[in-house]
Amino acid sequence: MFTSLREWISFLKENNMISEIKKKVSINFEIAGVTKLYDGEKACLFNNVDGFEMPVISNAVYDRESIAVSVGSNKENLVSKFLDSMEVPIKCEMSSNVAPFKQNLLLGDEVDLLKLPIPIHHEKDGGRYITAGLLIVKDISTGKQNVSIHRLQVFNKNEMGILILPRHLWHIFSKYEKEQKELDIAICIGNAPALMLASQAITPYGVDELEIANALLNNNLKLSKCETVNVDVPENTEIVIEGKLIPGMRKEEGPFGEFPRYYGPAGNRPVIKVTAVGYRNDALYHTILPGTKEHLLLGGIAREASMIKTISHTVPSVKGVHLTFGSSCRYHAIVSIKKEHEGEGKNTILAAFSNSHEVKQVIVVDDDIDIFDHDRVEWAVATRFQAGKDMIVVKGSLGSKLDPSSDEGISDKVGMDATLPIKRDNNKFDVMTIPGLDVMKKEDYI
Ligand SMILES: Cc1cc2nc3c(=O)[nH]c(=O)nc-3n(C[C@H](O)[C@H](O)[C@H](O)COP(=O)(O)O)c2cc1C
Ligand SMILES: [Mn+2]
Repeated sequence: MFTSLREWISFLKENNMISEIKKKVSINFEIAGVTKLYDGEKACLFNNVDGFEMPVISNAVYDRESIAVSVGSNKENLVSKFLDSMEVPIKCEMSSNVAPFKQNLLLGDEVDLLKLPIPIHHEKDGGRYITAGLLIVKDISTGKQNVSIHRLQVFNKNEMGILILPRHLWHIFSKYEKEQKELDIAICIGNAPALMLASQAITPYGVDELEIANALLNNNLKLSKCETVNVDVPENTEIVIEGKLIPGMRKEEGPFGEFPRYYGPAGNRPVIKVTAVGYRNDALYHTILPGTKEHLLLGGIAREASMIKTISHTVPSVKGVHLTFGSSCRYHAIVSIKKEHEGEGKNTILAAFSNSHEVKQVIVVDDDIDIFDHDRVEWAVATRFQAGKDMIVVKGSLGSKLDPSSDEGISDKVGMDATLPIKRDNNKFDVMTIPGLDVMKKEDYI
């Protein structure tokens, strides 16, 4: 279990899970390119970034296993550990130390975002983008903070554009905007994977995602106050950008290569004015290349956890949910259940759709099918599914606006129930077996 990015990087180094890139690389597409080469395989540490002293890390987590290990779990138990932490978040204590990110503090005119090694990722991106910052705000009416990740386009030395989809940050900001008030924010770059994962938790408004991270980290997460804004940030963060979301102000942001691997269009978006930048002496800059496994899995695991919980309310025997890579860990769900009543396969489909508007295809299988094995899932569809009676199609509902096949988000949904009927002719569905195969080994026969 790791409470800071640098502890995690030490572990990656010890276990040959990181590639140290010695060659000089440009922030213009080259960091993105190398990151893509190692996507799903290894983390990348760029020690020689052209024009910048600060090293850059990407693919900080790159598969389910690395995410699980980073929070002291394993692949099989990751989702249930995450759900447990969501159920019982733990309030974070304030640290009594001076946080390392205060070692270098730039205020007012000294602020210059262009001096950070912020890359341009994809060909048609509107500019340099911060992609791995935890954006923290405090709701002063409750004292509770909210954490989320947003793409942030650097406009100049102290201004950024931000995409805020209608969730919690949007909720707070629109309240402030109506009252013509600036909203204090802090963007924390360079954090332990546990914090990145917790930021993606799907919770009611008012749940502090840092408290979920603290639960994942067995109450080892401490916070420090910012200098110019009323926000508390993780003590061990590498870099903190403090600033204000300005009411009524919009500037053109985008386009930006997004998680479904298409560009999201440019548009008029809210603006952040930066009031301070703090970073530790040997700070590391973390970037997430959009569409990589790092990006897809952070959101995907949080969504799987939330979906399994929703389905369990109506189908208690639900065993697992997998949001597939092919669908960018958002659009296609494979769900396994131990069916106890006829009809539960279809109820599972309805519950899965009710959990997330982004999901457009649900396949339900029995619990003898490994939901991570696509061949097995297809076998279940091929041999246990008949489109005429086992398929549900819903036309014209809300889907993802970033799905280019949708009509600005209006999308059809398909559900396939590939579970076996409870009343069945067992002779027909008798899966063939070879006696003794489970204990046979090739080595014993050559
Ligand atoms: C790498 C990454 C980039 C993201 N970019 C954005 C973004 O630009 N805008 C946005 O609204 N959400 C973005 N998200 C999703 C939000 O961070 C996520 O939905 C979060 O849970 C929202 O928090 P909230 O429920 O407190 O509002 C991104 C997620 C990740 C992992
Ligand atoms: Mn939230």
